[in-house]
Amino acid sequence: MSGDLRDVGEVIELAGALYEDDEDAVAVLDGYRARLREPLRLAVAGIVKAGKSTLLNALIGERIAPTDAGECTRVVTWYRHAPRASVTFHLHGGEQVDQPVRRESGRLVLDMGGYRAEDVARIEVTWPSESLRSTVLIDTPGIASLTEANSARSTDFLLPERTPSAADAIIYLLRHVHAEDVRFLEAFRDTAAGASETVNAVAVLSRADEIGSGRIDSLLSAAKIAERYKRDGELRALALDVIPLAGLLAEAGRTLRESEFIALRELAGLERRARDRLLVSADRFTRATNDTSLSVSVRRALLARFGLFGLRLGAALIRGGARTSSELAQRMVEQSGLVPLQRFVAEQFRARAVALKARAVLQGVQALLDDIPRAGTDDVRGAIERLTSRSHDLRELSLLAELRTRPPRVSADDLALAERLIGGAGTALPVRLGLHPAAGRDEQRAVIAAMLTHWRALAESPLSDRQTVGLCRLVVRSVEGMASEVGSASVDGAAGADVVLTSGPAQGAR
Ligand SMILES: Nc1nc2c(ncn2[C@@H]2O[C@H](COP(=O)(O)OP(=O)(O)O)[C@@H](O)[C@H]2O)c(=O)[nH]1
Ligand SMILES: [Mg+2]
Repeated sequence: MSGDLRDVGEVIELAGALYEDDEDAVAVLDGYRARLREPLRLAVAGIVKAGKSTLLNALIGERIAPTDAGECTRVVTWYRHAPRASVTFHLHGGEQVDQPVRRESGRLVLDMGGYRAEDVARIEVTWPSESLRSTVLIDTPGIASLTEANSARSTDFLLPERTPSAADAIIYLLRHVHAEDVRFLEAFRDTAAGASETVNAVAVLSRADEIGSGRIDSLLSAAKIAERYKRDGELRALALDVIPLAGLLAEAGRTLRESEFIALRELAGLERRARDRLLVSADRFTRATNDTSLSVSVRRALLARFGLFGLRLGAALIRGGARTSSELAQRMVEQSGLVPLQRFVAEQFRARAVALKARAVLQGVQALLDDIPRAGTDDVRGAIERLTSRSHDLRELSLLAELRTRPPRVSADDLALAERLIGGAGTALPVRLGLHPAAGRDEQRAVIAAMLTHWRALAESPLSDRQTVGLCRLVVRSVEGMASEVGSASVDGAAGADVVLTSGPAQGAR
């Protein structure tokens, strides 16, 4: 039977046949089946107040994740798409309790309904938001250390000891790089006993507006710092990219209300000295004053929504020509850094969703086989091994991690080139080839031919060590894949031999 194994779904069925009398194992395998069908599971992690819930709202485009401290921010919360809004508590021990959906001025109010965070294993929220169709978003309690109670709730979830992480990928928010952040990211990379070796994390330099104490050029400073972390810090081996983000601005932009636009327009219309006086500090902005007709309570609410930076920027954008709330909203989002982050998620995580899920599920099945040995487990193990070694997507993922952590001895240029060709900067063909998206087929074919020549020669060079040869072979295989995509003549027929992991999420995940 093992000869017929074609994909991950079949591995699950094989394991299912072994364990049909074991209720727990059946439940675990059902979970894996569901995981393969679902869109990408993307978790947002980081220390308390890093801006996780705010970013989640910005990604969803609605204010549904509670921000700041409340009890429910201490529970891992899943947000999924469904035509109707619902809130369900999953208690430890398996019981599920539906909670009423309460909305207050456009936001979801999550309250614990008498439960303590300790009682609730996770909260599931469904919401009719378009953004959730392609991604399941997961908000996690802040990580302070890998042992403390709230942290433990996050780390049990993101870094379980024996099984793969329940998240397919994470966005890790940090304001500075602390030892705790590095430890967490290392642990995430090494989940499932170091078997993963996959870089499926992106770091976000969050609250970027606060970096230059709210000055208008704060985001530029943040971008420079992010670039530095990306180039030479410890983060390089742990995250695929470091992206600066002003999350509060992104959230405000994506959820801007007409009344807020009108208030900002009033600020923008003030005589310059009055405006400068008001916006000099948070304290001055919320003091009693004759400089504006906006009441103190309105100004407090504005400050909480936009931050001082957002208020200054909002006024500047209106003065610079944003005439309607939607124009202002759009410009705020553009300035916030949200778009590059969304693009990253789409190109690096969603485009690899099938491979990321396959990897996690195969590791999970493997852990099950190790935990509950039965006659016949060797067949399943063999099937997993074959699938892993034949799946080019999975090999690209591990190679990407290897290039970051244990780079082979090739020139820095070749290293960067290899990384791009195997999809390290995005999986779209022009990105891999380093070409403009509008480049024509001929141009693509020319680069493909040059790459094949270069990497085949390097593979055959007597100076290349084994690791380098392995790298070259995989890169050549990736380029051959591109060649067959654009219909180049120079493929040696090796393409086609690989398994394509298509049994995964049918809709949404791509
Ligand atoms: N200035 C500023 N404040 C932010 C930003 N993101 C979040 N905050 C504020 O920081 C506090 C904590 O944010 P929250 O999203 O709850 O952080 P979490 O604990 O990581 O989920 C809230 O008061 C947010 O309004 C940001 O980009 N800039
Ligand atoms: Mg939070």
